[in-house]
Amino acid sequence: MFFLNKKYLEKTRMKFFSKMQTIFSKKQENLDTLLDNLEDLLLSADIGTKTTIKIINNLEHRINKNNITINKIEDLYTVLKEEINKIIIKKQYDIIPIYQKIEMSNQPYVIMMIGVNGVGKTTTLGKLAFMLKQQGFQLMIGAADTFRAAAINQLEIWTKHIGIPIIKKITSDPASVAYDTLQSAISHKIDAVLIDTAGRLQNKIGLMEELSKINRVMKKVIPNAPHEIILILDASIGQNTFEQVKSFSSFVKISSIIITKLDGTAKGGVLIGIIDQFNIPIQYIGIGEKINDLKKFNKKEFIDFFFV
Ligand SMILES: Nc1nc2c(ncn2[C@@H]2O[C@H](COP(=O)(O)OP(=O)(O)OP(=O)(O)O)[C@@H](O)[C@H]2O)c(=O)[nH]1
Ligand SMILES: [Mg+2]
Repeated sequence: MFFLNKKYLEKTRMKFFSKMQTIFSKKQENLDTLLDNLEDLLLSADIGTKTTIKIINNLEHRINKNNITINKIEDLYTVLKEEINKIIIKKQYDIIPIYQKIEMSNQPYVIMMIGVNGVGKTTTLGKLAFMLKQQGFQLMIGAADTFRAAAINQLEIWTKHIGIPIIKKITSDPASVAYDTLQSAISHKIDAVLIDTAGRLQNKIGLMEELSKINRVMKKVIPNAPHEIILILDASIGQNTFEQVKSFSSFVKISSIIITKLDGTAKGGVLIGIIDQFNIPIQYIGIGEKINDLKKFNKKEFIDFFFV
């Protein structure tokens, strides 16, 4: 199983596990104390209050129903795994992989990356472009984070490395870059376009309005573009990511989520909360800064990794 071989989620797992082992191995006075400790553990793993309460309530229900006693706490461990599994299996529906959608599209398939500053939009765009290029697609990148020259440079380094054309200009109108990119993509018969966006503007409303504008302007070239809006979330931020999903959702329709920086954080439990609270599939996870540090999110592997 690749989660176990590659040790990138080890930090999240270790923190969760060592505490879990303490809870389940130490002699607990009664089930109530055990549930209290478990609740603290789930909260500290950044699963989120709502989802934690739901899990604990379901556990209580099953303790009563199945007559689980403090002497059989290993049964409770199995039940806990089942309850978290239920959340993930129920909510995380399967999605068509991007490469299939590109193949099915008879015009350039447009993907837009969004998220607050520093979460990993540009890096993830580079990783995704690398992956798609390896699958044989003709790609084009639109540098619609136009406010900082450094942002364009960063993207250029990636695109040069991968060998993909980039449309860029320093302007206060990022939507115009997106427009130019789509026009160029049509004339060059490009398979897929990746649009990078800014994460920081003067304020949150400014950022959201800019994204809505980019969205609208692209439709003038390709009416149903962007075909895919990917929200990038930084796992190390923990539960604040919930607010980010809510804010962006109120302005654009998010197609899927990529969670980055899972390699260096103990807050990986946030993934469970996001799956439970929003009906948006997690498509990939970012597990490092290198070009192939992007992995497809696999719900079964994730659960098996947390609960050996
Ligand atoms: N460890 C780790 N670092 C990552 C990952 N993804 C991105 N980073 C790092 O996070 C930092 C910010 O990444 P960017 O891609 O520039 O983030 P951004 O969202 O484009 O940022 P802005 O353009 O400023 O909004 C960089 O140092 C990346 O190398 C990841 O999966 N793991
Ligand atoms: Mg960026």
